[in-house]
Amino acid sequence: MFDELGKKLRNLINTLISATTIDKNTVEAILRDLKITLLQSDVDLSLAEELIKNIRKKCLEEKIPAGLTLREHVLKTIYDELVKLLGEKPAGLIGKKKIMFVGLYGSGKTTSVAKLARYFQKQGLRTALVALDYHRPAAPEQLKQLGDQIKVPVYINQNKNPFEAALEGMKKFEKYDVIIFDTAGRNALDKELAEELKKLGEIIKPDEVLLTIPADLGKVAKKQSEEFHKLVGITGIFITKMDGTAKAGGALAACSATRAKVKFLGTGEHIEDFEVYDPQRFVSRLLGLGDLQTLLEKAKEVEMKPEKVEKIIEGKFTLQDFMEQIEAVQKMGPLGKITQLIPGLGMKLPEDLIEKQEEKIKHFKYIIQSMTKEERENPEIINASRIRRIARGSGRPESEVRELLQQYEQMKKLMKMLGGKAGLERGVLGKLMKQFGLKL
Ligand SMILES: Nc1nc2c(ncn2[C@@H]2O[C@H](COP(=O)(O)OP(=O)(O)OP(=O)(O)O)[C@@H](O)[C@H]2O)c(=O)[nH]1
Ligand SMILES: [Mg+2]
Repeated sequence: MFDELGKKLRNLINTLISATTIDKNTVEAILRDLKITLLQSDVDLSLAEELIKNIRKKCLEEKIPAGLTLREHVLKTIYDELVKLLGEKPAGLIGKKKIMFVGLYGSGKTTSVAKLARYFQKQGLRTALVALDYHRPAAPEQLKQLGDQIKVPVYINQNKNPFEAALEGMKKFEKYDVIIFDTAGRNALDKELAEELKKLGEIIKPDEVLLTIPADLGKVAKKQSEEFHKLVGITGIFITKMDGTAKAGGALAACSATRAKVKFLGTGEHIEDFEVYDPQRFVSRLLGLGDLQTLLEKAKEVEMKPEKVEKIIEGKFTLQDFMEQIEAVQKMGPLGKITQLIPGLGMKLPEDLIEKQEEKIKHFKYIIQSMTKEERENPEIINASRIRRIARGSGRPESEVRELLQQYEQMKKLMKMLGGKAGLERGVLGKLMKQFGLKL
């Protein structure tokens, strides 16, 4: 279901990116689709309408900010509004002493309790855990084991009474900076457990109540979130299992139902698989855009000078230019990082492939450095004996020098093909990425 949301949102964004022209009608059509998509994903009607209204106002009624096309502006506005819904960057949980976790069976509460404890511990805060799940016999022991792993004390009530546990735990850890309570896994609709949870809330009076929502949770998310919210008042969402295949659209329904914001993400089974929620990164992931903001910024940094573009269009693309391009890509950071930022790619390339590419770039640089200025300007003059000399000078095999020359030729052709106005509009980044076999 939530994966479905991600897919639909990405389709919508693709429509926006690939439409030949963007005018009022296209924007209206996109907003209609967006509204349907949100409603189908259990975002409540008033919230969806508010979101659409804001986007329409910013895109069609207000002046477009200088330097942005309507297309970019619409994209950015949709993105900003989703960030607003899901939450801005959280201010952390500074000063929050009593934190209670609630959530469905197996949603990842206990694991997330340990992850958060580790996070606080790293900040130098004295942290303790209290087991409140006495329904599943192995639950306190599971918490204890996790606590031992990170050397954080765990209180377990020998009478297996959750209310007593809450009171005793608070007493025992009174001097601690943070106390985290791990409640039983429950279906919020189960009366008996719901009562217990409500009472625990009243006893503990937590400063923060985090609801764990697995990223791949289905349609029930909205109803469940509402029920939990009624019982204990949710103040933040901890999305777990972000490492799964789903795209975490689940957060939308949960946020919409509780009006609470996302604060943390779990990205794996281990204690260190934890992230503080970063709205830009999260929404980009949801929209399948890669890290849009960062990508736009980085793309600006490596923008080519107009003279250079002119030259390329005229077909005067030298090895010197080739090397500058390689360097420009390198400046953007490790290739692995870049590929994660690329819209549409939105996934990691295999590590070894990235390493190989980076190695190759380094070697190409050595080879180009071993050429004379003349050779760089007019690569056609590089014959067999020159190849031999360059190979010796750079300490690379002749085959690699030939490979470089071939790649250069290919890129030159590509540049010509991509030349002209359309190519320019698509921007230099696309060309660079294509050169490295990546799709934009
Ligand atoms: N892949 C992945 N697995 C996770 C993540 N968080 C938790 N899990 C796994 O999900 C399962 C359930 O986790 P628990 O922490 O026991 O969940 P719980 O909500 O405490 O479960 P109950 O107490 O039984 O309701 C375990 O196998 C965890 O290892 C995550 O972020 N990613
Ligand atoms: Mg548990």
